[in-house]
Amino acid sequence: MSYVQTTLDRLQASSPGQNEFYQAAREVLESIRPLIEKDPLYSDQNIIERLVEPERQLLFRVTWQDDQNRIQVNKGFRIQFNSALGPYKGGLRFHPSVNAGIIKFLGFEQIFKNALTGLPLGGGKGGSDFNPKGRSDAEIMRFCQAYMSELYRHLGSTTDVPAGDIGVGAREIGYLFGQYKRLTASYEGVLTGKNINWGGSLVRKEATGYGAVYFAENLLNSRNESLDGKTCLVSGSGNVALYTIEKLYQLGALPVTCSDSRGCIYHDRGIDLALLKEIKEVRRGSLEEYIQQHPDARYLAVKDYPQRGHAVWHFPAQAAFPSATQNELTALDAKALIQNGVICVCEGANMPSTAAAIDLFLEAGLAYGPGKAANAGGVATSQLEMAQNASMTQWSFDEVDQRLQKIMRDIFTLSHQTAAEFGQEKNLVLGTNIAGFRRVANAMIQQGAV
Ligand code: NDP
Ligand code: 2IT
Repeated sequence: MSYVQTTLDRLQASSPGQNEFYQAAREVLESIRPLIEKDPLYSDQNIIERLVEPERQLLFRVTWQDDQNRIQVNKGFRIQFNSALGPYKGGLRFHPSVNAGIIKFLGFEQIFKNALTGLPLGGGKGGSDFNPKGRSDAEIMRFCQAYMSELYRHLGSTTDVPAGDIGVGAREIGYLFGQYKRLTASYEGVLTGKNINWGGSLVRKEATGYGAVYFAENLLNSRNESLDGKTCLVSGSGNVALYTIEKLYQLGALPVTCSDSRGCIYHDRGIDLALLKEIKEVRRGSLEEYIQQHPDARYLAVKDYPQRGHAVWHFPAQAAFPSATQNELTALDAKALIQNGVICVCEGANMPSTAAAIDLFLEAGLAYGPGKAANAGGVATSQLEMAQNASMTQWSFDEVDQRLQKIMRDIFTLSHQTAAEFGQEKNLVLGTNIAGFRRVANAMIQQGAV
């Protein structure tokens, strides 16, 4: 039996029911096989067994009071997965689907993503099964305060630095930061994604979406193509989707879709970004509101999606940017994308494509940018925020944006060169996983058995 299967069997026995984590682990373990076979150092040092085991996992009760004065209870998570390259770094997700396996898959992905940036960042992730939908601002604040009342003792600007993810944006980061400061009497860069008036970095809000588009442009340029004039499919309508759409317009592309958990919009004239921001960032509403102002757009509810598929991937286009959530792009969707003429898929979300969908992309020779590389602009800009906080400076929008562009270019080049080194130039799954793994594994070996 191969070491991949042996490792997965062992994980399934010791951590049952964590399917997303096995999926993420299988992809990395299979990708790095050529390196493991070539260089015995990694097996000799038992690096794989060490890497799949988190350094620390925190699971705690979050007790808070709702607007009716009822006591509510949620689960709180923080996984401190790997600190070989720097303080634990990764977002917090507040969504009812959050469980230990979801946090573990996200934390595992984060290790390699952060390594790819070339910046001093370890891997971590956290969150809660708290559902922010329908909750008042006061409830959100009390929940964030209760969550931080436990987590604060495990954080620090050189220990563990959370940020946003699904359900956690600038508002939540503000409440979390306020409570951290109250409990510790310390004003430090312990969270990123802060408001720019009190320690945040310009471009952090835009960084994941902008970064995914910069990555796609680099990838397409390497194939003598560009985004200019391309029709693009985008899923999601949160932070990553909005700023993907914004940058696509800036580079001359035409984004024609977006989605949320209830349905999707297809607007062949191009998504009205100002309206979408108003609905999602200001009103926190549903996409159904979009067609009230644009009757020429189409709205499809989730109940009308194809079985085992997502309608957003079934419209004609040349590029696709999954920017909502894990496993939102299935084999059925991948077939539709390829048939409809898509030549580029770049992942703003974490693990949005199923393993079968990825196989189809690679077989078809698509320009495929895996999430670990394509969405690393968010965490990379978080590190730029940490650097500004540590030096008590603030850089201009242009300065941060230039750095982000260079980081995305460097991630593409490293992934591309690593894939070529192993004789599979077009396979960025292999390139990103080997490049990320090598950087973390080498640091672990140099730091000894800790
Ligand atoms: P937001 O909460 O801002 O937006 C999430 C979007 O995805 C919303 O439109 C939401 O719809 C939709 N969505 C969430 N869960 C589901 C689901 N189960 N089914 C269908 N739609 C869903 O989150 P972000 O934009 O920050 O995150 C999007 C993705 O990008 C995630 O995979 C995240 O891990 C990843 N990511 C985020 C980074 C960041 O900096 N924020 C950095 C790197 C990756 P609705 O509002 O109806 O729930
Ligand atoms: O998945 C991710 O990279 C994020 N949610 C952002 C992490 C961060 O620390 O900025």
